[in-house]
Amino acid sequence: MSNAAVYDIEQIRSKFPILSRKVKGKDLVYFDNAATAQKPQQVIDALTSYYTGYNANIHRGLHTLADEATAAFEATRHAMRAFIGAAHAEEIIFTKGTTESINLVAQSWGAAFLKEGDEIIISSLEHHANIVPWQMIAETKGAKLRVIPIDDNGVLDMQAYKNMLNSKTKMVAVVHVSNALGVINPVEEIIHLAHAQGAHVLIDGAQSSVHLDIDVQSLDCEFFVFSGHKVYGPTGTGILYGKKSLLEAMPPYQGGGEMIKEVTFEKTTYNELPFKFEAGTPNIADFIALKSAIDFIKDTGKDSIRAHENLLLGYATEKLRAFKDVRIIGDVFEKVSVISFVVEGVHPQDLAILLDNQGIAVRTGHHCAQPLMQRLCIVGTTRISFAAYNTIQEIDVFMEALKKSLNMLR
Ligand code: 7TS
Repeated sequence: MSNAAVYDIEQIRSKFPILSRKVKGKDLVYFDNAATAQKPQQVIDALTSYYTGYNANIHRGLHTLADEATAAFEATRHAMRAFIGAAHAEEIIFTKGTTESINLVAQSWGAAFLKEGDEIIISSLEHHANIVPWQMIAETKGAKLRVIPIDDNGVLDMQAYKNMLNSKTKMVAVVHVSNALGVINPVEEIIHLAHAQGAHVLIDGAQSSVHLDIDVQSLDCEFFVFSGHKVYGPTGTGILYGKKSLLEAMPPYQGGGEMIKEVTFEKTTYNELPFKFEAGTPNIADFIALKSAIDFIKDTGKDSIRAHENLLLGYATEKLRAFKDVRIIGDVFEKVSVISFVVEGVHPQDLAILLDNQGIAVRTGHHCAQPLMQRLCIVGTTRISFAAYNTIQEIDVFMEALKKSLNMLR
């Protein structure tokens, strides 16, 4: 709360070296934060100091460098535990990203607990990463995938969800915040209803973990997954939170070094959590640096960042509404700082190219949510998404560039 009073945007921006670069001769305006966030200097420094100071493989060496690397790597696990309010550090499994976390659960949990005729529920808002792994395991096991419908604004039809739940429902896997639209789903209610039917719940927090306070114990979901690169950390880092008892009951996802207790040619026994799910040498440097990203969020204050982003969201939404032919998709109250829009008669890709010529990075297309685009009867959208370091001035630059681009395209 101490950070809430002053939000020193210039000081925050100065921590991100990339923000001072030019693109096509113009100051960079980076509005593609939902794809990946930029990295503060402290994250870049943590990578460098690992490689220059204590590069070593972890958990197995009996030497100083190995001890230092292991301590720094495990410090990130503890920071992550606190970041999402998990009860135990061993409930934090390190993966490559959200995608690998979901595949791990679908394959491992699915192998152990799914049987023919069981049902898995997802929603119409899902990223492909929370569709395809479930389709794959459903096919293997003879289970059925069911999809919660939405209205034209991307709001879940909760009555349809209630009607869908039954004693065959074994897993409900839904996105917390839609990457394509920014809409926040009522996950507390979704989890509560699933549990009343005895189903497990996986929350895809790829877009929520950077914007919203996450407390997996009060959410009470079985699994919560997200990517380090969207919370100002390095790529190639992902988190799988799982309830301890469930993770213990699940078989390993991959075999190899690190995940074993003892190996003979006849039989292998597996290591304890979290190592059972972390076969092979992990992405040591990037996980060490991920802690610096969490420190950045903590020091800036998640509440302060959210308040700043909401200001940007409100300002940009209002400005966009003033454009006659622009239609915001997912223009609802419960959303994060992501705005997706379509412009009558303009292809999103043409618009993105013209914006890039003016130094502005936006995302266009289906945002890895093709079924959602089909449901909304659109080919794709133009998406702008804001982070801690974006400014009102950047939005003004964007609006001018948008006006100019649309004049050229029509
Ligand atoms: N789930 C959601 C909701 C996402 O937004 C993304 C990435 C993923 C899963 C997959 O995460 P990954 O880190 O494993 O790739 N979303 C986006 C996006 O919106 N634009 O680029 C990546």
